[in-house]
Amino acid sequence: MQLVMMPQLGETVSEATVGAWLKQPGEHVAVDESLLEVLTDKVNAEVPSPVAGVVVRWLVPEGATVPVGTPLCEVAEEASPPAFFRLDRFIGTRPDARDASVVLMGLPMDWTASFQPGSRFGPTRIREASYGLETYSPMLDRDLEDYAVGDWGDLELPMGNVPGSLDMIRAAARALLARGQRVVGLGGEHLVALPLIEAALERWPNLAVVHWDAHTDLRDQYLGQPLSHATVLRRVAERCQPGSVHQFGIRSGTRAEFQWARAHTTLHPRHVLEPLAEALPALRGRPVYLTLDVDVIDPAYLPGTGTPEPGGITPDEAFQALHLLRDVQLVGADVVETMPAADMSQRTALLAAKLVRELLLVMAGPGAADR
Ligand SMILES: [Mn+2]
Repeated sequence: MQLVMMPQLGETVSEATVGAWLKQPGEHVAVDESLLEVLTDKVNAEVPSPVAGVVVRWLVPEGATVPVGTPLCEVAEEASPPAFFRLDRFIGTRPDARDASVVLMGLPMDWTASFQPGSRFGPTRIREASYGLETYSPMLDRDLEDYAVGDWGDLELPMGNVPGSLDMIRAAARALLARGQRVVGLGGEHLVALPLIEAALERWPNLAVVHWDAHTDLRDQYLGQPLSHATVLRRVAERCQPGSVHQFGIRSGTRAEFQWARAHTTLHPRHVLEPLAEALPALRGRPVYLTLDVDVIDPAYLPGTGTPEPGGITPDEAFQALHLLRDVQLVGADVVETMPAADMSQRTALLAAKLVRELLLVMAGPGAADR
């Protein structure tokens, strides 16, 4: 889209200049919201193009400084980072994550997918699908644009290198946590949750982990490998204080996994909303991390995932359960296992994007970090 639209920008606004609309040539002017309003109105009035005003908003970032008299087309070229209608950022988030209270981080890893690979493309597709939604949630009466939520883009992970990828994810999460920011990881396969939770545990040793999934993910090894998306919750439970892992919606696993769960985790089969409501009193007063495997939702609603398992929850149950988490101190989260290649209808990416929006609004909303 950028390549097609950019020449139109030069054509349509090159005759108009910022200087003509402002005061003296040679002055510098800070681009703030009011100037953007002026520029947008001017361009819309002078250029009979439905996109011109939009172009100004996307290309001249608020806070930039430009010399008065600079042709607007040059302003656009010098704007940094160059941007137009960008689908590579979740709707309603900010590209500059420095001041954000919650930061979205794409983790495009699918190196250990046991059935269908391709979840590395999940973050990109979820971001694209988010533009089919609004920034406002009528369910929560909250709007993403009212909060400082950043999107860092995708981490550039070393393909096929599991320990190297986990090290990078852990380091990135540490860096954000050290600045007092909370992380939402966007998978990618479920194993990306392990380094995110490890980083959170360094800060909050009494972290409780809330796990939504069709699968137990409690194998000790998978094909001889201790690090796999099939073992991730086993590794998590081993690192947390005893009794800290609460599993919801589970409907698949080996007998050995269910036996291990009876001794080491709190496992709630099939459903999420009711058992989570019952578990809330135990979760209040301690930091909580949510790891959300989207395959907890039924494949009828969400077919685009690596290991679909029939008999899952509805989207409505998932939304209601997410909203319950307003009442706990949610310090980190991930949404994993979206796999676009099996998502011909795009319903998976849309649903995942809506889950992410509700999650971000729950985390960024008033008081969420303090409970
Ligand atoms: Mn799963």
